Parts: sequence; structure tokens; C-alpha cells
Amino acid sequence: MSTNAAKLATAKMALTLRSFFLLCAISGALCGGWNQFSQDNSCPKGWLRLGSQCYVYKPDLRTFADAERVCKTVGGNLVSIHNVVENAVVLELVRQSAISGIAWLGLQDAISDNAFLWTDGTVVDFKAFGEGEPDNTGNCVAIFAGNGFWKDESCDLEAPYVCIQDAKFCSSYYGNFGGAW
Ligand SMILES: [Ca+2]
Ligand SMILES: [Ca+2]
Repeated sequence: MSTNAAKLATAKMALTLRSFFLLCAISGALCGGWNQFSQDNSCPKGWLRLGSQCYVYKPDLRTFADAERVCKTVGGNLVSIHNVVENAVVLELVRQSAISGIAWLGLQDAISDNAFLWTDGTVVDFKAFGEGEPDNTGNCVAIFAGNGFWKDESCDLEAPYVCIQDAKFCSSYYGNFGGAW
């Protein structure tokens, strides 16, 4: 083997190794550590992951409809909450960065009073309304940072809000590698 050919072979091997390590790094970042509560590459930067969902608090003041529109443009919906743990996480996000006492959740009963629906289409299997709520002061639901309970408010009220979107896990990336893995 000539010196040049040897150099080329070495360079090729280095490139292959580098690609391999890069793929491992990407794979590790995507698939590694299924922590219940963490920030990682399966959520967009600045979003918090809990289980298979990503959450973000948005401090800009918007009406319910506007807030939902913004969440949609970043690939999700206003947040839906299905148990006490999710409620605690959303409350913590709101409390950490609260610029207002409340934040919109994705719950509304605009079509029919007390027939609440989540904007992300998930089942309404959990509610945490405060005492005396909902009292039909409006058709849109917000979480109150003070006590963590929910209240209905006028949908035109401008408030901060929390968005949710599905976390992107390695399984979907494996698919993208077209069976190479
Ligand atoms: Ca109502
Ligand atoms: Ca109310």
C-alpha cells in the first residue's frame, strides 16, 4: 500500500469512527435516560419534559383563543392536565415565572356550559376547580398560582399560558433511519 493510500484509508476510518460516535451521541441523547422529570433533547429547547409530554410557560398576555393559536404555531396546544402530578408540574412552571396570578389551561366549555373540553382533544378525566368554581364567569379555564386550583374566566381576559406538546422519542428517529438500526 502506498503512503497516500494508507493515509486515505486512515482518514476514511477516522471519518467512519467519527460518524459512528456522532450517531451514538445523537442516539444517546435521544434515547438515554428516561427520567420522569428532565430537560433533554426530546423536548424543544426551554421546554420541560414530564413523561411523554413537553411543557412551556409563555409569559406574554393573550386571550384564550390567541394563546391556543400561539401554542399551535409552536407545534402543540394549550396544556391539558390529567392527574395531580401534571397539575403540580404546571403549577410549578407558573409559579417559577409568574408575571400574573393565573395562566390559561386548554380547557373550555364554550359550546355547552359545564361540558368542558381540552383543546388538544384528550379526554377530560381530571379536574381541579377551586371551591365555588366553575361559576360561569366565563367559558375558559385558568390555573390560579395562589392555590393551584382552577377557575373559569372570560375567554377575552389576557393572561400568560402554558403550552404542551408530545415529546419526540428515539422510536420515531429509529424509523427515520430506514431500518439501518
Ligand atoms: Ca361556562
Ligand atoms: Ca369563575
